[in-house]
Amino acid sequence: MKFAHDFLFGAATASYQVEGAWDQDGKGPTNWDEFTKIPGKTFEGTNGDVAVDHYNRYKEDIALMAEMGLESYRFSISWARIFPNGTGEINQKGIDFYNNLIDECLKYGIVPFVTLYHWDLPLALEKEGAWLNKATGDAYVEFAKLCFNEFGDRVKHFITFNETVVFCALGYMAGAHPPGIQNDPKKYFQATHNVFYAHAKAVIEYKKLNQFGEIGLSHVFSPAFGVDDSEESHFAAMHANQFSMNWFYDPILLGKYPEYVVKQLQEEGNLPDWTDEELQTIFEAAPLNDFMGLNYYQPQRVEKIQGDVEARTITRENSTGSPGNPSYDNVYRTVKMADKKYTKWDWEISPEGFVGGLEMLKEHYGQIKLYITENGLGDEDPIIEGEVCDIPRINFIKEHLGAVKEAVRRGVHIKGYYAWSAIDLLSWLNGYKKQYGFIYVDHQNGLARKKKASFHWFKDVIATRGEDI
Ligand code: BGP
Repeated sequence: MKFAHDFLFGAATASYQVEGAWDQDGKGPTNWDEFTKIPGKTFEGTNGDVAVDHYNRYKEDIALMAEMGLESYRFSISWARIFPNGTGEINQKGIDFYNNLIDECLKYGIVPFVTLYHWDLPLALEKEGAWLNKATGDAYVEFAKLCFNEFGDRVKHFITFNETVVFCALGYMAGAHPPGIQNDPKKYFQATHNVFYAHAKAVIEYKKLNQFGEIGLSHVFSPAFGVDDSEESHFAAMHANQFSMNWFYDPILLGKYPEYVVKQLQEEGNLPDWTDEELQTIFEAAPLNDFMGLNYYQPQRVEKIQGDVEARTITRENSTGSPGNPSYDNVYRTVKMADKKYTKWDWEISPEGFVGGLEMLKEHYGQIKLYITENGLGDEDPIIEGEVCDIPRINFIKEHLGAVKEAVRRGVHIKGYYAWSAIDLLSWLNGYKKQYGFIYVDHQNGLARKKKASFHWFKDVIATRGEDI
């Protein structure tokens, strides 16, 4: 079986992780520009001031993507390049940059797939309360409208937000992302609601413009499975899926929050402050949402916590995606299992979990349109005789594309696959040590680009439409 001709083979990046040029051409500062300078927050104090200088080298990078035969490039827009203060004054040079980037993609027939928010919030808005302040949502909608008007003639795929769970959980529970707040579930759930409301308003605005493109949102896809077949483990998996999947997917796809979670939040006093108008807007936007983007790296293996547990503070060290943490309500914990395979960063490698999760999704939400907007292997790539031999990455992507193929065969409606990432870039908390790209960046040699083994392999996959996968 080959992948259909309208299935997009792509790769992704995000502005803060690749662009650099943090204060070039009128860009305003962001939450991440500030946060990464706080001692101890990131691996060896790395930050995105220069990143891989994609801002100045995008032509070279897009040419390499074109050489790879990439059909689509998913990138994000840095809000602070366009609105240096988050709202108000507009920086034309920021708009020009994204117009040039989009045109450069189109020159080679590469479909631009644009994320509006991939975590870099203008600092002025961060200072005013970030996602806890409903005015941030209003400013976001203005920013989104400007992007639709400026770029929507050529961009036909918009993602409103990337991974609400990550920037909210790490921002308000783990304290590992800005604004660095720990263990505050009330704030965490409030922030997620404010994001869903902003998403809903942006979707409604987009549809008013009749641009005949599509709009959706990308979520983490980390389906939970019990560690064994016991009743407790089934319960733990159900509970985990309610809180990490349904809470995030239901408002976007069904236009309402899952009752199971709402009931618990009510009892705990963690229910977000929301108005009828907000709930109604979320309800009205759901049928206008065109697709869901899934970022799949690993499933969750969960077990029910028995008896009293010692509350564990979540920190940067234990919040980087590896199993071992209890849920915020101490109902279940994620577990590392002896019979599973893991990456160097302890993320489980499970193409089977991917297929199983996709089936679960289909059962719950029906035939929704999906894009895999991120999937990839974070590794330290070996260099042998000057060549970047990222064979584990080839194996990882091969297995996961195989999972996508299997899911399509079983009737899951998947329209594209974006590897994370197009090029080596800054891992938020792991610096440049954790690599994901098809293109290597030599930090010892003026950020020179080099094609990895996976570059040639993926080129062949695209040319043959994955026939051999
Ligand atoms: C996702 C983010 C990406 C990217 C990826 C890998 O959650 O959307 O921006 O960072 O994870 O994560 P990490 O760099 O922590 O390995």
